Amino acid sequence: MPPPRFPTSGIRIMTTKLPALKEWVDQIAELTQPDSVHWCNGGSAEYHRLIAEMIETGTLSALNDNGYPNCYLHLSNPNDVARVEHLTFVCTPEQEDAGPNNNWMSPDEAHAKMDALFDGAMRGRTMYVIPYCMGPIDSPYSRCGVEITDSPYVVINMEMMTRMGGDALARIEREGTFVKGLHSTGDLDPERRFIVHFPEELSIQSFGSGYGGNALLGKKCHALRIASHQARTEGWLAEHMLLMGIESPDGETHYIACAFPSACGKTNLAMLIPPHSMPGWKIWTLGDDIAWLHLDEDGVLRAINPESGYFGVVPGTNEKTNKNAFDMIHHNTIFTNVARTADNKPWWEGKKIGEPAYDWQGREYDAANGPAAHPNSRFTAAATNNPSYSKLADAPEGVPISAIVFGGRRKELAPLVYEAKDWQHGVFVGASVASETTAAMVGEVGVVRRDPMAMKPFCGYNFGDYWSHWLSFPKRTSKLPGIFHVNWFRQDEDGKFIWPGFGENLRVLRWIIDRVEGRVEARETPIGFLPNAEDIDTSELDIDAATIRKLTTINPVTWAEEMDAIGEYLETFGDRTPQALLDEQQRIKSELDAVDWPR
Ligand code: OXD
Ligand code: MN
Repeated sequence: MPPPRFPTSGIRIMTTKLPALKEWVDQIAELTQPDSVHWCNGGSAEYHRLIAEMIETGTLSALNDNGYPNCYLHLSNPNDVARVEHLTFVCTPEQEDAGPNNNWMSPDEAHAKMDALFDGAMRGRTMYVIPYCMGPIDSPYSRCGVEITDSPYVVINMEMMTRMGGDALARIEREGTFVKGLHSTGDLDPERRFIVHFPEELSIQSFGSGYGGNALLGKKCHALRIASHQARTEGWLAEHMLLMGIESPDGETHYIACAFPSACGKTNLAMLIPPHSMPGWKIWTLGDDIAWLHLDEDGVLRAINPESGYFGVVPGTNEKTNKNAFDMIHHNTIFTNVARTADNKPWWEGKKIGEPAYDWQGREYDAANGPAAHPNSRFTAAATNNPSYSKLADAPEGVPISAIVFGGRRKELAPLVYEAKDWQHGVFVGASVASETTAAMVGEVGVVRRDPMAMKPFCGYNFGDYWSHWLSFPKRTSKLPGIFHVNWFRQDEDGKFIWPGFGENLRVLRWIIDRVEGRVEARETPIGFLPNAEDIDTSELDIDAATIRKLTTINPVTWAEEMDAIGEYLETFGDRTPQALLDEQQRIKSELDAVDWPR
């Protein structure tokens, strides 16, 4: 059975009528010297042929058809299991334009380095040319690209994650412009691994890694780093946000866009199953990772999801935490770096069914070797696999946004939810997001770092300019959505989470919607509007009044310290930091220092 697919015209493409594309492909073939060149048409025959070839070469293995039809497992090189932020560069002519938030290399140096790496790199391999469209194929908000890669694993993932093939190529030929992405797995030597971006040239080059965020170039490299640069020049926003619709029992649907750092539960929230105590509520998923936001002619902020699939974190997914995701990954799914049971089913920590026989490195499972599945093991599934998939994910005009929600993983400090006072304050809230690091990137896990708008690894230009761009929106419309901040991850002294999270988070989203609709009061504090404890519905929850109070109040002393830390952080962007954010910081700090604010 072929995987569910987006319609394509089904034409078999051998080449292109667009001279700029043909010349570029020829030039790359000349440089990389592949044995053959394959133009991908995105058809299901192509998908299945590549799967069969990869099974043959051992790059993939088929999982148990009984329970996991059309599911496959890929095990990466153990040195290549996460994004490599320290090897990711933004190459603008002036270093200042990349900003302190990016590693920088001059375009000339980067081109010389990458040309040397790509020289002859595809000898003995097939070079795949993947035309793709980020966003609904007929949306004015979508943008196209072409990825050249020598990895068939990348091709089958791009097939799920983007609208790729004939229709994308037709659009590229019509528009004449496209983002150029060049990728080779090289020899997977971490010393020869670089992911470089040339925003002015609308191009990306990635060498030496096969891992999702480093290799599926439509995702982080195009839809965030390059697109954020395009968005700034064209007046829109490319953000690391999930996109979901929340339908109340009376049929009213609100769409929200939420920015949380990697592996902080965006996929789970986007696919949430309403709790038992909220009958009649429905969730519609539009996207789990990236949103592109535009003002329409009426000044309404609308969003599309540029992707068409999910590349989600597997560990922790079970029937209780996320039944939609759990069901979704029981068919037509590519697993990367999970463990396997003796009967060849995928297994991961937190699955709650079965036990591992082989770990993510293919070794016989031994607890002494650590987790059976890699903590950053992933599933790739088409969005249409999702039981809560919203048909509006394909709507060319996108959906109107009622609220933007920022969040992070903070065991202390940040309350369950609060609302910014206005857009400017909301941009400050987004700019000061901090979160504990996760396994999604190489490096130490659990360290608090500033991750403005959850874009630290993904903003393709200087954060100072990015904040100014965000701050410019009220000049263009008076219809901007409310801005909120949430924290599902507060812990008690014993390290136990004090908020149940997962489906129960809908209780908090309901408060957010009630605020947007002006249906509920809140307490004004220097950091924003906090809920009255009784306005967070806790029916059927095992949570006491003291805990809810703790989740809905702030400690002015630790918040004053936080404001100092935010002030220091903002100053690291020098004169690119917008004065409006410094003003917000000062206002909040002095209000916190004043004795008589309401607690
Ligand atoms: C992702 C990430 O894979 O943010 O989405 O790392
Ligand atoms: Mn992400």
